[in-house]
Amino acid sequence: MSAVLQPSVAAERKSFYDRIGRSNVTPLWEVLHGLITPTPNTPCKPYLWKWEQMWPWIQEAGRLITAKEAERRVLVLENPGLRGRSSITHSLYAGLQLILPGEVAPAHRHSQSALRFILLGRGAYTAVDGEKVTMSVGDFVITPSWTFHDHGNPSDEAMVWLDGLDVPLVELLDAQFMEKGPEETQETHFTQGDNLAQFGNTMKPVEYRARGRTSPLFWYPYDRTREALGVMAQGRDPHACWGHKLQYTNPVTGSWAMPTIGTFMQLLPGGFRGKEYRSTDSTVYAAVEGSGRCRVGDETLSFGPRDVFVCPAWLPYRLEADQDAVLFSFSDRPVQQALDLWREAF
Ligand code: GTQ
Repeated sequence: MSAVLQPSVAAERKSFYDRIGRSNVTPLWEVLHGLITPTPNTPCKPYLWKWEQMWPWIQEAGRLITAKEAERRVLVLENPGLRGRSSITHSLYAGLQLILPGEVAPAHRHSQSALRFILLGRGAYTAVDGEKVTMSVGDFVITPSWTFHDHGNPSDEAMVWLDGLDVPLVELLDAQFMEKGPEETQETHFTQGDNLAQFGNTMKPVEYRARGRTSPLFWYPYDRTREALGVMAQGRDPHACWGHKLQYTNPVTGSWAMPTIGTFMQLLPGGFRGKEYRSTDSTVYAAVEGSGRCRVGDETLSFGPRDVFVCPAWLPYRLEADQDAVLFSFSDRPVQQALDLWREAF
C-alpha cells in the first residue's frame, strides 16, 4: 500500500500519528490485522523436554541450593516462543520441582492455582490447608487458589514433580496475591484416605458445602486412573484422535477439577496412529508410561516416560504410540469454555 502512496500523504499521516501518539492515541488501521487475526496467532512453539536431559540438571540444582533457600526449587520449562516470561504456553506456567530427602519447602499461599503431577519418587507430601497427602508417580494433586501449602520429603528418595500453575493468566488479569505462611510447616494430619473416602467414591458427605469451584478431592491417585483407562481400553475402540481419554472432574459438580486448568489422562494403545487434531487450548503433555511420538507442524517429538512436551493452540498434531502409552495433560480449556471461546477441529 505504502508503495503507491504519495510522499506528501505518507508524511502527513506520519505527522498525524506522531501528534496523537504524544497523547497516547494511535490509529487502529495500522495494527488491525495483527490484532484480529483469522486464526490464533500464538507465540507458543511446539517443544519437548527430555527427562534424560533434565534429570542431571535437576540433580545439579539440588546440589546448588536447598529447597528452603529457594522457597521452591524448580526448573521452569519456558516455551521457546516465550523466553523470559516463565510460561510454557501463553496462559500457563510449568516447572520441574525437586524435593530431596529431609527437605521442607515452606508454607505460602497465592491466588494462582497449582497442580502437581508426580514424575519421580514416592513418599514426599504436600500439605494443603492443614491436610496432608503423600504422593507417588502418576498421582495428580491440586493446590487450590489461596490455600496455604508446604511440601516435605520424609522419604529416602528424591522426589520430582511437574508443577502446572495459571501464573500468566492471573498476571494478565492483574489478580495476583501471595503471602508467606505464619509457620514454615503447617500443623497437619494425614488425610488421603479420608479425602478419597469422602469425595472419591461418587458420593459426598451430606454436610459438605462447597467453598469454591476447585474440587474438594485434591488427590487423584494413579492406580485408580490407570485401572479405569485399562478397563476402557479392553472394552472399546479408541477415539481416532486421542485414544482413550478421561478428564479429571470435581466429583461434586461434575465440572473441571480446577477452575482455570483442565487436566486429563489418556491411554494410546500400542501401535496407535492418531488422526490429526487441533484445539484452541495450547496443551502441555507429560508421558507416564510407554513411548511414542507427537507429530506437530513439521516436527516429530519422540516421547518416553517423564518427558514433557507442548502442542500450541490450533496447530494440528497427531499422537502415536509404540507400546501402550499413558499421557497426562493440562491446558486452559476450562477458561476458554467458560468464556465461549474454545474450539476444536478434527
Ligand atoms: O509449589 O507453591 O513451580 O508457588 C511455582 C510457584 C511451585 C509451589 C512453582 C509456586 C510453587
